[in-house]
Amino acid sequence: MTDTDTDWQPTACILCECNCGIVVHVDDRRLLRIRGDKDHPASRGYTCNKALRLDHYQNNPNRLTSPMRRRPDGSYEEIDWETAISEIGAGFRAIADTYGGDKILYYGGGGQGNHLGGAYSGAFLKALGSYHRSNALAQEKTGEHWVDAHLYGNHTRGEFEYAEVSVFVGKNPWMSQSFPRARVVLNDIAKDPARSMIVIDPVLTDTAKMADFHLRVRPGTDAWCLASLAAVLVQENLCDEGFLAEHVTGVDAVREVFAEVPVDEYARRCGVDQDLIRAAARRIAAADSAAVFEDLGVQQSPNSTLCSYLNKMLWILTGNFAKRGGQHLHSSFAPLFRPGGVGRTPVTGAPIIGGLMPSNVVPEEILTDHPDRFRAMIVESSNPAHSVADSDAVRRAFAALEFSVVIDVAMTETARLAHYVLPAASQFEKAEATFFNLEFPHNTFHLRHRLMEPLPGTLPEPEIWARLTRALGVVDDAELTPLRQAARQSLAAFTEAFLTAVGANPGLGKVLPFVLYETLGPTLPEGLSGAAALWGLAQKAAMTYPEAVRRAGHRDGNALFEAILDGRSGVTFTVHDYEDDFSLISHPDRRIALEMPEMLADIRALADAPAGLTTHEFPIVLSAGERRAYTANDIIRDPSWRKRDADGALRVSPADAEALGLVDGGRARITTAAGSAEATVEISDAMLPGHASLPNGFGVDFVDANGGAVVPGVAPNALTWSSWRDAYAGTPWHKHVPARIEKADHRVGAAT
Ligand SMILES: Nc1nc2c(c(=O)[nH]1)N[C@H]1C(S)=C(S)[C@@H](COP(=O)(O)OP(=O)(O)OC[C@H]3O[C@@H](n4cnc5c(=O)[nH]c(N)nc54)[C@H](O)[C@@H]3O)O[C@H]1N2
Ligand SMILES: Nc1nc2c(c(=O)[nH]1)N[C@H]1C(S)=C(S)[C@@H](COP(=O)(O)OP(=O)(O)OC[C@H]3O[C@@H](n4cnc5c(=O)[nH]c(N)nc54)[C@H](O)[C@@H]3O)O[C@H]1N2
Ligand code: SF4
Ligand SMILES: [Mo]
Repeated sequence: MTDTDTDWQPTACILCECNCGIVVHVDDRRLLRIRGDKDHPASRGYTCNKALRLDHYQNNPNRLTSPMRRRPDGSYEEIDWETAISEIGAGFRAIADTYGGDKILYYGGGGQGNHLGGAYSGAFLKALGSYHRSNALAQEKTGEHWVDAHLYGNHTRGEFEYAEVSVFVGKNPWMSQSFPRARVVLNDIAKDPARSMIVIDPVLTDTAKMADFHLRVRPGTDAWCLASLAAVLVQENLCDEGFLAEHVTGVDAVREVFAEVPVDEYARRCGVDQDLIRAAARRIAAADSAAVFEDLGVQQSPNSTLCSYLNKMLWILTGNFAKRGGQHLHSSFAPLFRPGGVGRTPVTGAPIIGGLMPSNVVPEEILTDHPDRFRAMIVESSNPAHSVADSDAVRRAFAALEFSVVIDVAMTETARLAHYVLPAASQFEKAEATFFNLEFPHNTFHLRHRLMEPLPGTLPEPEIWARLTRALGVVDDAELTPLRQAARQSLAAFTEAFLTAVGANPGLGKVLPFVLYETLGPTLPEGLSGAAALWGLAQKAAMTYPEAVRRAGHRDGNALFEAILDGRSGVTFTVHDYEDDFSLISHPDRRIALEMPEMLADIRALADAPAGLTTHEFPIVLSAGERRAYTANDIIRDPSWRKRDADGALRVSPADAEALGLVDGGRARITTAAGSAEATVEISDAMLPGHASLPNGFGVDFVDANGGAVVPGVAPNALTWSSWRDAYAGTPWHKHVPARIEKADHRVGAAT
């Protein structure tokens, strides 16, 4: 077969937050051949093994092709879109009228590859008076966000491509990627004797194998390890005093606390050799540049928010900010967190951070007779019945709701609990984009054009939300006429008309994405009407970072919007100078505010804090949800996408296997306080005794073309419990589940 360039269409991989650019050869709706897109400004042709398997997402026999309504007996019937939209609009309207719109909870809004649809949800929700929301970020990143907000006001990212020292804390980028061209960058670091890698992880991961310093902590003891590292910096006078004096406030209080940390004792508590800790700290201090990545190993373990605070000491105390290869604040195209969104949840009083309530408290906010409990829920592009702790509680919570709707491409575990299910067009059948735009000094945004028409019966989310908003009848169509006319003339005319219209009618501002979709949307090129909301975001980016947007080659917001529409492989939307890092600090003095009294008190309290959560009954720490070569959250349901580890093996250490009588390839029963499950055993030298690991993304069901149903592997959240969570952010301890493991007598396939 010969092919020309026009046979290859640019889009992106949707399986992790990198969203690597790919080009795809489409044949009869199949993603027949896939390769990295060299023109993508961030990934530059890179992909990992997973991108090549994306057809298993696109051509999934479990795709939904019609709106569904639940019958009283629990089965579903297909209904037409008109019926679905009018009944759903009326259903939520009734909830809002009876209990108040704030009793409607929105969960999700986008997975790893799709945030454009969720951008339109706000208009419908605001029109109903609904503002409570949660999503997967509240299962991982809210603790870090809370710390970031205090320290400098925004998210930071390490520049690993150039860092002399790269530090990975509870992060396995060889498998989980998460920053551009991860494996290329890791290989470069490993090859270069002048650069070093420090990995803090109880598991000898593929990343740890490449590390110069592997700080193999006992699970759940990172706080002691990180406190020791920072203490060495302070106690051995390794801090960058010039940087601290000029750019950081509150240093003395912090220094005082770390001066008291007994490094030898804390090293013992975390199980890492004191000399190794000291050597690692000295290596960071001696480097021209250092960058740090924290991820789920600490974000989903005890002391997670404290660990977020502590690991930031490594680059702040050493002044690794605003320079090449350091840690950076960065521009954002659309905020992932609601600015200033702090508060408490209505029933349990759990923390709301960045506008998100902890996923873990959602069941408790429903399963109560408290008058402020949630009565209805909308789930978009998320599968909380599988991905949130204690699946059984999530199921009971859904059963208690008076009204619920799921918008998804597949009939998921969560969809099967909803009153209505709406079928979305896949991410290759509509305009899509993600807001994981996290790089510095060059930050990129990629609007993906559709590769094919939506599957019959499905609709893109922007159209779904527009229909739902129309059903509420909150916008008088006549008000949109001037905007429609202006949009047909030019973007400049539209800009002017828009400012006039919103100025005259603030009500329109409340449903902005809807207004853009209805007015600008129809004038955009074929298949791109869903990109209309990006116009507003482009204006905002150009206003927030005028210089950096101009340096990236965009005169103003309209020019940026046009570049986004035209740039099939993504565009660079901001180019910053390293010095600009300081101007991206949100505090008025543009300094890092290092002192956080709660965190300092917690560091002091480490001296007497209990070591772990395991008990005589549950002696093993189970990490429930490890990223492996063939896991991708719940995005691909068809198990045949995996080339190996088809059962999602339970990894255990040789010592535990021997003590428990487990054999490689045999079966084990895992029991926790929350539940019990059976898994295939893999005995692995990578595991420490007392630590076991199960992969994420398993235990979703799949019905094959012949109607046979399979559920490969263990659903990790059958074993987790919602009250195991962080004190500050309510984030779950998925990586630290006390468990009992026993040999199961029978082999694979036998009845349990
Ligand atoms: N292949 C693949 N890649 C993915 C994903 C996927 O599903 N599959 N998902 C994406 C998503 S949503 C995310 S959030 C990221 C997550 O990316 P990572 O956070 O890198 O993924 P995990 O494997 O969940 O956890 C990271 C590490 O934490 C370690 N760990 C366990 N307990 C502890 C502990 O007590 N202390 C420390 N220091 N480490 C511990 C584990 O051994 C593991 O190596 O990956 C993204 N990339
Ligand atoms: N025990 C345990 N639990 C965990 C984790 C863990 O490590 N351990 N990790 C947590 C983390 S970090 C994350 S990020 C979450 C992820 O968990 P979720 O938030 O549930 O996200 P996904 O698994 O990505 O689910 C995405 C859903 O979107 C659907 N989808 C795909 N494309 C589209 C589309 O175009 N439109 C719509 N409407 N739907 C679409 C898919 O079918 C799928 O149902 O899981 C968390 N849960
Ligand atoms: S690194 Fe992430 S986005 Fe890139 S190809 Fe792999 S899974 Fe896809
Ligand atoms: Mo995640």
